[in-house]
Amino acid sequence: MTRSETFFRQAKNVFVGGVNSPVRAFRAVGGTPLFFESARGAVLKDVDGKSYIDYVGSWGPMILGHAHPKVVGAARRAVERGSSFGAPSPLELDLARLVREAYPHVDLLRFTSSGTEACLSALRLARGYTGRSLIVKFAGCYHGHGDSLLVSAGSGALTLGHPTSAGVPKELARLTIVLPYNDPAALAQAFKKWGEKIAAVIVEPVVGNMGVVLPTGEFQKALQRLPRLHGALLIVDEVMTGFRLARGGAQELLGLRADLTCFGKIIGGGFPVGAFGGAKRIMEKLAPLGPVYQAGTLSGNPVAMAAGAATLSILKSDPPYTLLRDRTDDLVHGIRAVARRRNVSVIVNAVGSMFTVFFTKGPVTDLVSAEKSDTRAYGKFFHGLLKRGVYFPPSQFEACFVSAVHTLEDIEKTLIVADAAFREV
Ligand code: KE4
Repeated sequence: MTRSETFFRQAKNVFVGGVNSPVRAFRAVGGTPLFFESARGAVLKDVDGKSYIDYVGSWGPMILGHAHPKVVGAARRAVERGSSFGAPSPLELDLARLVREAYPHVDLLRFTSSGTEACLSALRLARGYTGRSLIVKFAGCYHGHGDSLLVSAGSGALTLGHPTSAGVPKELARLTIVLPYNDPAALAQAFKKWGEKIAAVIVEPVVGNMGVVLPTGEFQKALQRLPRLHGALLIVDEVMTGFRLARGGAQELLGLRADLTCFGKIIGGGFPVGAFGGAKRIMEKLAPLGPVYQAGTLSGNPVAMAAGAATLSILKSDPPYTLLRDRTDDLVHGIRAVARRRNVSVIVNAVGSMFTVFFTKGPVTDLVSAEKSDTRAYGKFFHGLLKRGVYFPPSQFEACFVSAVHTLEDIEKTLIVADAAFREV
């Protein structure tokens, strides 16, 4: 029995399913989750001493690689001065400044401790600001586990939502309209039917949570135009794409402009940080100035602020985005070539340093097409990679991430391993 298996057996006696976040349980790919004891650069090391080239990157935060000396140093200096004051500190200003430099249309920010908190708070603010109750989200997009967001599409295209999770009251789920991603006509119909009752549209501007799916130009135009036309807010969830696809995230890359932007992952440099922000006129509806309540014990935590500021400072002084795109292009082109050679049908969607290998023939442009993927084949591919020292997300419907410290040798090794893994699919 490996040490991971031993730890997992113990973990199942203290954590539900042995994990603290469901996707980690390997239920989508089978097998026993690995337990890790350290990570440095692009490499994870498990409790059995095996090393892996890491393409999960803690689900996005580790754009600079694990244990970056400057991030570790900043966190160490901060924690030695006290881990939490529960009061303002200059470190919050350092991080806020770096976020707002990259997102100049964000007048005011509020830090939280997770992306979930950022998204559910932004929704509450949108409802409070507009005085409306309905929200629109898109099938396949994930915005954390806030109740109003754990909702799937109703039976018909334009019916009100159903809970995707037990515990979400159906009365609440009915306030969420779930539409197909990349379907501008559906968004137009929703506004035609409910226009003045819709508080906000929340969207992953480039999706990572059904696997990587890119927005069409028409969809982007509809997102920018329709909410504004009907007095609703556009909430762009950049928890994953913020500082990932560009310093200004997907909004910089695509030229989108949100009324409220949600942040997470990279802005914490691997520490628990989320944030949301937008125009002054909207944000000032928040307590303590306005009637919309939102709060958090560890919001603006000095250690997390220091780690986030160190991370964003490096992304500012030495932007890795061209390198990230080129390295990811090399990897993705190589994966497509190896799959062709092994006669395995895959579609690889990629943008910047995010990509997903879908085991399907057709284009993947929304949840319906993503779910046509052969998840069993993905599971075999995943384990074929894993046993040879390459760590992909343990689910077909997640994004892979390349970091600024993945080397050409890492890419070459990954392609050799992928060739062997495709043979086992
Ligand atoms: P957190 O609460 O996990 O910090 O953020 C929620 C969230 C919000 N918005 C987007 C676009 C996200 O991708 C996430 C979280 N992403 C998942 C991975 N797909 C986190 C991993 C997990 O749930 O364990």
